Amino acid sequence: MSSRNISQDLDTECWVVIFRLDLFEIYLFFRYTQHNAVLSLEQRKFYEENGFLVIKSLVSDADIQRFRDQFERICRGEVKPEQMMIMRDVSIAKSEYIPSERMISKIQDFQEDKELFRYCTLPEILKYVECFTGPNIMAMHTMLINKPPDSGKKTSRHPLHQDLLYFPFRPSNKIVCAWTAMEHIDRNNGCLCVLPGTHKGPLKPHDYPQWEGGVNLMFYGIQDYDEKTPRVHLVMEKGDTVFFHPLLIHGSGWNRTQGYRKAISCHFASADCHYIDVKGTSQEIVEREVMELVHRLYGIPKDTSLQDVFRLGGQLVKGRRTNL
Ligand SMILES: O=C(O)CCC(=O)C(=O)O
Repeated sequence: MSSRNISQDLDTECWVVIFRLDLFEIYLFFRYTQHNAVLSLEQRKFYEENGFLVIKSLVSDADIQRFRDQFERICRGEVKPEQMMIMRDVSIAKSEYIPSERMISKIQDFQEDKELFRYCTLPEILKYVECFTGPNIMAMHTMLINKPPDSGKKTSRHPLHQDLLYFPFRPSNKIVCAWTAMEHIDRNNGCLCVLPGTHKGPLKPHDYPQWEGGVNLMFYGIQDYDEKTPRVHLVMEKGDTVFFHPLLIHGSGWNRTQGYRKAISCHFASADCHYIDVKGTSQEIVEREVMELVHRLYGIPKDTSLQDVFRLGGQLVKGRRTNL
């Protein structure tokens, strides 16, 4: 990471909480969570230490069914919200492409789709998001991931990475991802794998991994993580939601089943965050690639910045749009 990235991420707030037990005062130092009545002390301590927190059964079956139905409508080509990006797995040749659930590995930026965007406004999600971002909340990046059965080339894997690589705003501690399992997810169908505690480190250099079967667009991976850092595989049930820090190193395994593994997610940020210029930093590769892509898809001029893309797509979901 360049020194520029570091200095741009230093202005994070730290919280000191005081508990009085008879004659004693206990001081706890919280850097990654906000003081409110939602998280228990145990939950706060867990996120501070590990950089993620799983909340069981947070999203209802009825809501998940609605997201699933809408995804299927999009796959059949019945609805095509503006700005939404539809991705296919690298193992599917362009010539084979026909609109169906089997062809789509991910949709991104569904902020114009009222039905899917409901996910980002669910009170049960925002209640937790506020514990990390504070009260002014922007939904900055959305995805519905439909991990396909692996063709045998292991292209359905998502390499270990840090999401902050993609974001031109700071401070990182006021950004959080909510990722909800839309069905039972375990190692068989490619669950999330996290490296606890890595949110405390810097943004690391990323590049495309050298995988024999090819790599999906934008699937950058970390080149130099410590192989000995323990990994945790998050086995989740439908509706379970993990909240995690944008510097947490994570990825997901290949899908060994015949089913399409689904999850819906949103990256939220405090509206009080500020944009940074990623030129001259390790994030410049992403800016270049995103600008090429949006130029090709939507004719947006290539000299537009990554900031502009987020300024345009970001949506206020709670409080006031103070800055972003
Ligand atoms: O859902 C997955 O397989 C991983 C998604 C992920 O880590 C990402 O898109 O950043």
